[in-house]
Amino acid sequence: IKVNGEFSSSPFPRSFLFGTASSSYQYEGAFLTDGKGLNNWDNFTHKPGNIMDGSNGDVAVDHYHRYLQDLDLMDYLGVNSYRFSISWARVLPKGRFGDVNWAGIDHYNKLINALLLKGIQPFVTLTHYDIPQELADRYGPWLSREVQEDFEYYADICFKYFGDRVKYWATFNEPNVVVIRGYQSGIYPPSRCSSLFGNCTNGDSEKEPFIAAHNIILSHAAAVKIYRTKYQKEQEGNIGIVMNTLWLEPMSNSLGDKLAAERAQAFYLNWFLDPIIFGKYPKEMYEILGSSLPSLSKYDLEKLKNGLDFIGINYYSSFYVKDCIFSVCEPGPGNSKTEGSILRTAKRNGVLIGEPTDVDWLFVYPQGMSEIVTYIKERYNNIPMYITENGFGERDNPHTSIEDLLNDTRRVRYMSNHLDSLAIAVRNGADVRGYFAWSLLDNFEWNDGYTIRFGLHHVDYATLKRTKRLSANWYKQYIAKHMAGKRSSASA
Ligand code: GBH
Repeated sequence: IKVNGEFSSSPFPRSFLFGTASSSYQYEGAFLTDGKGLNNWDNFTHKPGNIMDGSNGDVAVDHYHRYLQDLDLMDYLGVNSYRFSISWARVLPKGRFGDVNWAGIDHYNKLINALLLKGIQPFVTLTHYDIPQELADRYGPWLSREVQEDFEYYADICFKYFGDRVKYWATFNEPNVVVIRGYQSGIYPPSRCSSLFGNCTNGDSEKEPFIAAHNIILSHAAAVKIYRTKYQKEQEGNIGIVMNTLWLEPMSNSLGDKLAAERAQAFYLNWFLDPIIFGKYPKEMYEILGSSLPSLSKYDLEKLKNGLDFIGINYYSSFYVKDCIFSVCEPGPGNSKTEGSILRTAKRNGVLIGEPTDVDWLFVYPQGMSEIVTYIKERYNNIPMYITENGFGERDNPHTSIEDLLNDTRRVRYMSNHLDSLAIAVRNGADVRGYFAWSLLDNFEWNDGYTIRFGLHHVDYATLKRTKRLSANWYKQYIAKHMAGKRSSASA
């Protein structure tokens, strides 16, 4: 392919975004600085027993204060985009039941302006698992329909103050994970589940995930509606949603296992995307859940007509799926009647789907990248897609020498193989417009605290010093080779 008079073998289009991804709770720290309110993750991590190493995001990697230094790291990589999230409680400490925190608005303005000066496009998520505690207390926090108005109010403020410069908006990060982990297994806030699924008895794992999902879907729709009607014409940006994806490979060629894999995908991914894109839940969900699936009113459907402009795909790992209608499978998470009698497992005939890693759910299966992209392309009519996260985690080992910590050859191999796989899907016509590595830095890895590291840069948590890993240099070279269009800086 000839680009700018030079020969390029890159399969990615000229305007392709290469970046790194982050989120406010995992990065910012500054949990009470400049008027930020408490959110559900502050509250959750401050309760003993919830986080493996007893840690929290009070300081995290102090990105709130060190963002300029972190932008220099991005500059060195040569990325043309940065995916980050806004902390809802930093902008609205009490949601719509209190004032705007202007210091919070100021902070994101400075971050956005600094990015644009370097020619790095902000790709902004409105909520990456976090919600002001005030709203969590009032609504549980996604169990009440009223939360839609809160999200709409918050989104409106973000579009109003940042939308002149932000051209990529994602409403939610991984709402499927929010509801599965928050209301089915109970390992994320608000820690609700029934005993068959998790370690608690305070919730209803068979009903609440679907109620919470319903309210999130409608909250997304409310934000998109505001964007379409008040801002998009003038601001000319795009709005979408980011989903956690798993490639779900049928355990065998039997029709039963193929249908089981389809059911599992319906209950994981299509659960959210179908209502947003087609205005109805997947047929498998109606068949299995019947009337316990919340229904969409005429008013809801009207809102949902606003759809989305792109799908954000977080892809890390894959599983096999086996049909359990005719065979016996133990009940439990990833294997339940409510999910349509499926067994989701990493093993087939005793062999893992991919190399295991230090992260219990992460098996290296690069082929799953092109599989999931192609699946989404076909189901949703090749709507624009972004790989909003992909990355490799390693367990912190204090006995490893710093040289070995930085020599992350497994991460390099992981990224390289996943990008190759993505290229195959793109060559076959998938409209993928960007790739974001998770993550620029080691950071707060939710239930695993600081014990799992996903960074292209190592962070020494005693000093918060950032050090380049091999993968940072590898990604820099990869970008230089594959980025067809040069970064355009605001000053150029
Ligand atoms: C993403 O979450 C997050 O967006 C990001 O914040 C995080 O740091 C990153 O990945 C690395 O973990 O057995 O049903 O739970 C990923 C969270 C947890 C979602 C494992 C998929 C596996 C399927 N993932 N989960 S399940």
